Order: sequence, then C-alpha cells, then structure tokens
Amino acid sequence: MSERRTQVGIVGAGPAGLMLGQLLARQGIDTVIVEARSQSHVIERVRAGVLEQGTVDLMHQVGLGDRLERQGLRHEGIYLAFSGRRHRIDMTAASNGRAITVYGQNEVVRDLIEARVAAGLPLHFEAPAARIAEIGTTHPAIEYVDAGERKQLRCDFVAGCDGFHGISRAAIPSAALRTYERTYPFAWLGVLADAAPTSDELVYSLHDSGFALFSMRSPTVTRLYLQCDPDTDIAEWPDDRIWRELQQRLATDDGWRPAEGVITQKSVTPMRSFVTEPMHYARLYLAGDAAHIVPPTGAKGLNLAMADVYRLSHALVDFYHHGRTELLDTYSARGVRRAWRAQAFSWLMTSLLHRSHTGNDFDYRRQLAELDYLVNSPAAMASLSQNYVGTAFD
Ligand code: RFL
Ligand code: PHB
Repeated sequence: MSERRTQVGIVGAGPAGLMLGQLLARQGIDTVIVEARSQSHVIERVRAGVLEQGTVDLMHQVGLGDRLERQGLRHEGIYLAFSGRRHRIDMTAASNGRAITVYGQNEVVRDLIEARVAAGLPLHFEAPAARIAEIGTTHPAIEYVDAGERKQLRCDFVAGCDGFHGISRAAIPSAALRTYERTYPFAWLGVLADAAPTSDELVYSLHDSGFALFSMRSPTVTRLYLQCDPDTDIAEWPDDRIWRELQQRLATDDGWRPAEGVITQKSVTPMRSFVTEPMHYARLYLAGDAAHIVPPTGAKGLNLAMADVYRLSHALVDFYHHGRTELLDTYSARGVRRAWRAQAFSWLMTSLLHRSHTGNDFDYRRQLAELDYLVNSPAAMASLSQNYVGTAFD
C-alpha cells in the first residue's frame, strides 16, 4: 500500500471539507482532501440555499466573494403564510441589520473546488476513505482507494467532513461518543423549476394539506418544497401533481401564487435531528453533517458546517503557529453548544410549520394560534429573526 503524508487529512469534499482546506491553505498548512464521489456529482448535488452572514463573510475572507457578491440574493425578510394570508417578518430590522443571502450550496462548492484546483492543491475525487487507522495516536492514517489502488495518508490530524453517512464518526469507539436523535414522520419533496420567482423573499407556508416552501436560486430559477411522507415514491409525483399541490398550499388570498415552469430536478429528503457529543476523538475532529444533522426548516445545516470549520481552522492554526492546544481542546464544547441552539430553532420551525399525522385538529389550531402570535408580536418576530439570520461565528 503506497503511503504519503500531510498535516491535516480531510475526508469529504462537501462545503465543510472544502472550506477547511481553503482556510488552512491560506495559513500555509498542508492538507489533502479525499472524496468518495465524482467532481460533477459533488458540484451538481442540489441542496441548501440560504447563507447566514457568517458564511458569506467566510467566503469573502478566503477570497471567494466575487461571484457570490454578483449573483447572491440578499434578503432582509421572509414571509410566513397560513390561513390564506402572507405575513412579512422584517428580519433585518429585528436583528441589528443582519440579513441572509440566497446562493446555492452547489455554487459555494463550485467556487471552492475551482479555487483548490487552480491552486494545484490535492483533491482526490472518486477516492473513498475506507478506514481511519491508528485513530488513538498522534499520527492517524486515512486508508482510501484511488483508481483501484489502496493508499494510506498519514496525518497529524484528521478532519471528518464526510457527512452523515461517512466513515469518520463510525471510526470512533462507540463508548467514547454519545448521540442524540429524532426522526420526523415527514420528508420534503424538493424541486427546481425554470420559472422566475414571483416573490422577492422566501415564503414558509402551513396549509391544511401540510407545509410548503417557496424559495429561489436566481432571477430565473424557483426552488420549491412540499411536506410529504418519508416513504414517498417520487414516481407517484408527476409534475402536474406537484404543481397542483404547490399551488394549493402556497397561493394566498391576495392573489399571490408561484409561477410554474419546467421542473429540472426533484428529490425526496428525510428529516432528522442528530447530535454527536463530543465532536472529536484523539486527533480526529468531526465537522458539519458528520457531527450533527438538523431538519432543513431552519436553513441551518450548511451554516453550522461552516461555523465548525471556521472554529477548527483557528484551532489548528493556533496549534501549528503557536504550539497551543486550548482552542483544539474547546473545539467540541463550543460546537456542541452552537449545534444544540440550531437544533432547538430547527425543531421549533419544523413543529410550527408541518402537519403531523399523529396530531389532531386541536394541534393544528394550536399551531395556527402560535403563528398568529408570532406575526403580531414584535418580541416573537425578533426572536425568530435573530435565530434565522444566525449569530456571528466564534
Ligand atoms: P456533505 O455536504 O454531506 O459532504 C460530505 C462529503 O463527504 C463525502 N463522503 C466521503 N468522502 C470520502 N470517503 C468517504 N467514506 C465518504 N463518505 C462521504 C460525500 O460524498 C460528500 O461529498 O456534508 P457537509 O460538508 O458537512 O455539509 C453539510 C450540508 O451539506 C448540509 O448541512 C446542508 O445541505 C443542509 N441543508 C441546508 N443547510 C443550510 O444551511 N441552509 C439551507 O437552506 C439548507 N437547505 C439542506 C437544505 C439539506 C437538504 N438536503 C438535501 C439534505 C435543503 C435540503 C433539501
Ligand atoms: C432552499 O432554498 O433550498 C432552502 C431555503 C430555506 C430552507 C431550506 C432550503 O429552510
């Protein structure tokens, strides 16, 4: 088996792994990234769209703010819709001037991959990590397969950025971890459509038939989601059924409705809350979805991943440049705290906006009362806004 060395071996080229590589490269720290899937798969995978200010700032900080600045859509509010009416929440007013930016996760990933490739830094696609060897030592090794050949990457540190289904978290002895989990009795059917967005801001809607979300990717592309059953077979959702359901759940009494267009992508996403504590074992550090999953209703997953690697990069820089370990020692505790805050908010948004099969009409009326309070109480709107736009990365 051929062996090479690096300072920080990174498993996974999602937003967490790629951003960590970029942050460390700028500080002269050597990294190698191994990614199981192909470059085109990673770039084309359609996922999140809402960036907190902290994520936008990070893209600027690593020199990748230009396209984001030109193509990202800055939003200062969102709409909550229920009982046939849309109510605007002015997030910026309620959060000291903060806003969110709509820019597809796949665009973030594209920018990061292009920068790494242009800099000639090692990034191996179709190179799945199979195992992390000598995990309890100061020289762990990532064993991976590249072009059919087994290879070993010897590291000072391993960053497990390989998402929820990766191998990094599973490599940690189970007695050294505690996990907390909740699955939800619903999923999201998401589509991308070639249609000009009819609203400048996102619309989160609770309807008798369930949740729907109106979002966007650009001035010509709309992104839409529908609450569905977790075992939904996408074959049972031809385009006309999707549009009928979206129109029914989103259209409001003021005549607003989404414009229809050709659907270019559809998928079903299960919903889960999951937290791992702690977020490291010896010199293996978990970041992003490898450590925690939130349901997408709060738009927090990608932003949590970015907050993790921001923290981890500072800790590694402090170790390599100043020989200090305090930031590495507190990496997990600070991340777990942020992750639980995001869990609480995502759970709240999810419970508020979805119709549960296990609930009855009482629960639905209670949800409507909660929403009615929310859109009429400056204090409740401020709380929602502050959580939604997110706090500064630390
Ligand atoms: P990723 O993106 O899953 O990347 C992990 C990478 O690791 C690779 N991998 C391996 N590589 C090598 N060896 C192995 N053995 C490997 N096993 C796996 C995988 O191929 C992959 O490339 O994790 P990361 O980087 O932590 O990023 C997390 C985000 O992707 C995720 O949290 C967000 O997409 C969640 N999310 C949202 N987050 C937001 O902040 N705002 C949103 O608006 C938002 N909307 C969403 C979302 C997620 C969604 N889906 C599809 C789950 C909307 C949806 C529909
Ligand atoms: C998206 O545009 O993909 C999106 C927006 C808001 C969410 C989740 C996803 O809460």
